[in-house]
Amino acid sequence: MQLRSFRLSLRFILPLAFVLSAFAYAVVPLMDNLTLHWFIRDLDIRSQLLANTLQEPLLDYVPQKARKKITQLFDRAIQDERLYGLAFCEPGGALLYKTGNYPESIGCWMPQSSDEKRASLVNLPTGPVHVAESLLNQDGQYLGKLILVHDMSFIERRSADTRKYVITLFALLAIVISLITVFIAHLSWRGWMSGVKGLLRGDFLLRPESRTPPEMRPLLGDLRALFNEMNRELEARGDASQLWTPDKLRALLQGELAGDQVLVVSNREPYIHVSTPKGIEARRPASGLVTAVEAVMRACSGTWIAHGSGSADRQVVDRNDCVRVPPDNPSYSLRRVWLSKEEEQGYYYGFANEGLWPLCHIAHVRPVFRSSDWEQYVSVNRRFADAVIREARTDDPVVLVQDYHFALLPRMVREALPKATIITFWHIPWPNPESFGICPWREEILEGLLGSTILGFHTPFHRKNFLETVDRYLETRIESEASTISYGGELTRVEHYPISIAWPPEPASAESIAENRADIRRELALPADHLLGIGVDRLDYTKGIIERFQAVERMLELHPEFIGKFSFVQIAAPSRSSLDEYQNFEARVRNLAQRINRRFASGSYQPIILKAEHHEQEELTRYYRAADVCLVTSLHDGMNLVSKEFIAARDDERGVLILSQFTGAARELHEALIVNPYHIEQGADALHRALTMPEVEQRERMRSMRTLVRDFNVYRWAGRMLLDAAQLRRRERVMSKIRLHSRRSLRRVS
Ligand code: ADQ
Repeated sequence: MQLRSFRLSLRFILPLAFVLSAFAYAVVPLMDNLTLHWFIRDLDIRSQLLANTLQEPLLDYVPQKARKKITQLFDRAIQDERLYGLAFCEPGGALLYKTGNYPESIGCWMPQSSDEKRASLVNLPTGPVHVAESLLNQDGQYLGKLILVHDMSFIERRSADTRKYVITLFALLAIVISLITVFIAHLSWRGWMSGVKGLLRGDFLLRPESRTPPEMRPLLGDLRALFNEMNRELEARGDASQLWTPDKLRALLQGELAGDQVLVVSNREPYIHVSTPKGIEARRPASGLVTAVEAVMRACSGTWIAHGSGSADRQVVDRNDCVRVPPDNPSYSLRRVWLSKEEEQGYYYGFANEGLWPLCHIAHVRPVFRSSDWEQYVSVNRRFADAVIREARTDDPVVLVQDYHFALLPRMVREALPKATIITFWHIPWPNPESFGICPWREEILEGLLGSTILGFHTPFHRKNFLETVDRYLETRIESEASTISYGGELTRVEHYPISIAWPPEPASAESIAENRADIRRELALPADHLLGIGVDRLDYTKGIIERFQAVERMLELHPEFIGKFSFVQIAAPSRSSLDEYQNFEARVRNLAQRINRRFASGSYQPIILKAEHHEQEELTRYYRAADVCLVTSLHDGMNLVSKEFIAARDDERGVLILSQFTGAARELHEALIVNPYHIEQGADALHRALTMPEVEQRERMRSMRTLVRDFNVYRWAGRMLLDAAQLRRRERVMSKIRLHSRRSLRRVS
């Protein structure tokens, strides 16, 4: 560190030394001139004085022509080491008397005019001398003149001495300034370093800003943000280096949230019991939310509260409306909440799916908001909140609230169970403040969500949109760096937790890829080498199914060699079918598939095979494994789990994923062929590229994506949220102890 501060100081000292030497270089000649000028004046005065002193005896001796006395007088005077020589000239200009070393070349030196000053410098071969003359007059009679020659070599010596002093002075000055600079730089470097170190240690996160050194304050915000970001990255890397498994998640729950009860609330239930001719069957609904959260609940047990929507749901529950699931290996409780037709219509179809769903997705379908729907939404949120409160065995359960159906529930639960840890996850995108502003009950929705301890989104972008929306419509205190919102004395942490799927993938495939490929082609009556594309979605206008079909059509137009050789299988689970928008959408999908099929069909060949029905997960896995390419072309999607399911199913490391840039998944799966689904040619090109991609490239891309899905699996998603919750709970417990302690101390004092 000292070496670094020394180096830093050098950067200052070197220019300083340069400036000082340049200064000395300019100043020394000036000083020389000045001192010369002073010395000449000095010699002028000296000559005058000496002349005056000699004048009196000379006035006696000159008329007497007393040569001896004059010579003695001159010899005495010349004892002065600076006086070089003396001479006396008669008025006619002849040299009458002179000392021994008086220079012959000067002779009776005459100034050029009477006005000219009677002193000057004369250059002799031995060096310059100062020559001055003084006229000798007696009673108005001119007797001659005295010439005084002064040696000037001493001036040279003195100038050299002065120069030496000046340069030494500047050198000393430079050394002193440098030392002071090094010292100050060293001190401020240490101060700065200890400031930064303190910040990185987190001192400044605890300390009020007023106690932060002033030089650190402008950087405080940026460094804090950087610190948080680095912290999260390190945590993420630490997480990724260890595989998250159901066991690890269980251990985390027991260790970090010891004894705390886990309650999940969602609209969609993880198992729907339906009456069939074969008896009651339990089905897993087509839902990304269910896919993810079910894997977590298998690991954690607890209770899942959801809307009982199956035709046989009532028949299988106990008197508390509970049933143990999964049916083949019961590990948690499913508590069903019954809704009337009106409630379901207003809360689910109306407010949630005609209002909030199009509001949050940019798919150019206008949201519809009705007061009657809103009233049902409020009352159903209340009913589910009551169910949570009744299910809670302690006053501080961990409640996992799922999705846009329950924006009001977090605050309702918070009011009844202030110590509960409420983790709300918003599975769909969050729009920008302007778009969200369309909602007539925007403040109520935001206030409801801010009842959560933690509020999660898939991507940093949705999280940022939420913070900006709150900032726009509510009076809150937002700490953007810490990502917390303080509202009504409560703190909500807003974070992004990208959702994923279970790893190892469930269900594991019993068949080999080769068997899957052959079986599926046989079932579809296609030749063994037929190329196959796959799409798996709920029949929803946000999924880009129309655009996908158009891309298939365009690819066949541009590359007719694939006609008869390639088919695209679309598996589409009917969804929200009682809504007009969805019925119209389904009709458009069917019509388009028919039109394209008519255009390219020959014999039994169909380019688009539409299977508009629900499929079991095992069945979907078989299709994923049999396909050459999977198309995910959502117009807007919070994450999209189909893309991750396809990757997980491909243990042969083959197959190509085409992925819309408007999915949350595109932020993670960079090795997919990323497309803009609105650009039909781009989709067609990507499809052609996928069908002609060399196996080695497929393998490289797939291997990298599989590593990512394995490391960032759904257990990690839940684990990260639960860890953050555990941390907040610990902090809350310490804070409440401190509050209790300080209240007691205050009481004792008073
Ligand atoms: P969804 O909009 O439902 O999820 P997605 O993430 O793709 O979208 O999940 C769909 C799930 O349903 C998948 O598990 C898929 O296998 C299954 N599925 C689809 N079609 C099916 C069919 N025909 N038969 C059976 N199952 C089918 C919402 C958000 C997403 C987010 C998830 C999870 O819209 O952006 O990724 O929640 O947070």
